[in-house]
Amino acid sequence: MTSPLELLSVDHLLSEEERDLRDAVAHFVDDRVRPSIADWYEDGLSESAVRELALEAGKLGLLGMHLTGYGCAGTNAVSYGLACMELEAGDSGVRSLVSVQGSLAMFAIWKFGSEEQKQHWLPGMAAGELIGCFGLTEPDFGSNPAGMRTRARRDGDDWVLDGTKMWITNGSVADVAVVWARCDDDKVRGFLVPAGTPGFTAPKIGKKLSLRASVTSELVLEGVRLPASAVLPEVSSLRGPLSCLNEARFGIVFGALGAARDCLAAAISYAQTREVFDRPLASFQLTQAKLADMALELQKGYLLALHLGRLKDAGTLRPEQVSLGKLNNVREALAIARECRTILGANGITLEYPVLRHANNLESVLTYEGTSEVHQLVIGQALTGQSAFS
Ligand code: TGC
Ligand code: FAD
Repeated sequence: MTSPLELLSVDHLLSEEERDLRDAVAHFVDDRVRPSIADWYEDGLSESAVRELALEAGKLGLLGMHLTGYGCAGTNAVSYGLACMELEAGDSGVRSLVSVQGSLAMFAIWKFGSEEQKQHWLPGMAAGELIGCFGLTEPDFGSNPAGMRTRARRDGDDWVLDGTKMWITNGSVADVAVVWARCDDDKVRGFLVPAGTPGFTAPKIGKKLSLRASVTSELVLEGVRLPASAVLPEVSSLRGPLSCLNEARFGIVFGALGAARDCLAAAISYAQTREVFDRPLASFQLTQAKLADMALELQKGYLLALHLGRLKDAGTLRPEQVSLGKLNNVREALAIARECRTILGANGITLEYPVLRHANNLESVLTYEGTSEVHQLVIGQALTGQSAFS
C-alpha cells in the first residue's frame, strides 16, 4: 500500500534537510499533540497548555522559524511550510499558535519594528517564553480591515488607543498584542501593547464549535496610553498588516494539507477494517473512487504548495499566488475532511477519530486569513485589473 502523500513521490522534490525537519515536527506532533488533542478539543485548550506548547515549539525552533536573527531559526520557506503541514496534521489550532506567533506577531515586529523593539521582544518570542497576538479584525470589519474603527490619537509624545478587536488568536494569553489602528492623519499604524497596560483587556471568546484547541479573544482598548516607542516605525498603511498576512497565508497553504492528509489516513485505515455487507469497506468500488479522488487532490495541493514555497524562497512570490494556494488548498482540504467523514459513518462524528475535528477546524481556516471569497476577488483582480473592493 502507498501512503496518500507518496503516490506521486513528491518527497523526492525535498532536500534531505527539509525532510529531516519535517520528520522532527511530525515526531513532536505524535508525542505532544496526538495523545491530548481530543481532550484539548473537548474541554477547550487552557491558557497554561498554550504556554507549554509555545515553550516546546520554541525549543524546536518553530517560532518565527523562517525569520533571521534575534534567536530565530532562519530556515527556508519550504521548511516553514512543511512544519505547518505537520502541525496541522495534529490540529489546526496548534498550527495557528505557530502561525500567529511567527508569521503575524513576530513578523510584524521583525519587518516593521525598530531595532530596540526587535531586541526587546523577538528573542523571548522565538523561545516561546513570550506570546504575541495580532489584532486586525474588528467586530464590524473582517474582510475589509480598511474600515477599522480603532483609533490612535497623539497626546504629547504619547499615543492613546480606543477600539475593539475581535476573533484574536491567543489574545488572552499574549504578553504583547500587535494592534493596528487608524491615526489622526488617517494612516494605519501598528502598536505594541503589552499585556497589563491600563485600559487594555482581552476577554476570551467561548462557545466555539471550531478551533477549540486554540484560544480566541476580543481585545478591548479603552484610553490605552502608550509611549512613542510603542509604534512600529517602518510602516504607515494597510500594507503593514497585509504583508504579515501573506506570511501566515503561505503557512496555511501547506498546513491545510496536513489536516486533509490526517483525515485521509484515518479513512483508509478505517475502511480496511470496517466490514459492510460481509466485506471490507475498502474493497468497494465507490469507496476506492472516493479515496482515489481525495488522494489526487491532496497530491495536486502538495505540488502547488511546494511550487509556491520555491517561489517564496526565490523571492518572487506574489500575493495573488498566495491567494491561489490558500483558496485551493483550504477548499480541497475541507472537502476531503467531509468526504472522509462519510467513510467513517457514525464513528466519524466522534472525537475518537480526527475527521470531524479537522473538518470543523477547517471551517475557521476557510474564513480566517482572508475568506475564500476574498481570495477569489484578489485572483479576479489579478486577472482583470479591476478591483471588486472599491
Ligand atoms: P488595497 O487598497 O488593495 O491595499 C492597501 C495597501 O496594502 C497593500 N497591499 C498589500 N501589501 C502586501 N500584501 C498584500 N497581500 C497586499 N494587499 C494589498 C497595497 O499595495 C496598499 O499599499 P499602499 O502602500 O499603497 O497603501 O486594500 P483594500 O482595502 O482594497 O483591501 C484588499 C483586501 C480585501 C484584499 C484586503 O483587505 C484583505 O486581504 N482582506 C482580508 C482580511 C484578512 O485576511 N484578515 C485576516 C486577519 S488575521 C487572521 O485572520 C489570523 S487567523 C489566525 C491564524 O492564522 O492561525
Ligand atoms: P465578513 O468580512 O463579515 O464576511 C462575511 C461573508 O461575506 C464571508 O463569506 C465573506 O467572504 C463575504 N464577503 C466579504 N466581503 C465580500 C465581497 N466584497 N464580496 C463578496 N463576499 C464578501 N483576525 C485577526 O485579526 N487576528 C487573529 O488572530 C484572528 N484569529 C482568528 C481565529 C479564528 C478562530 C477565527 C474564526 C477568525 C480569526 N480572525 C482573526 C478573524 C478573521 O480574519 C475574520 O473572521 C475574517 O477575516 C473574515 O471576517 P468576518 O468574520 O468579519 O467576515
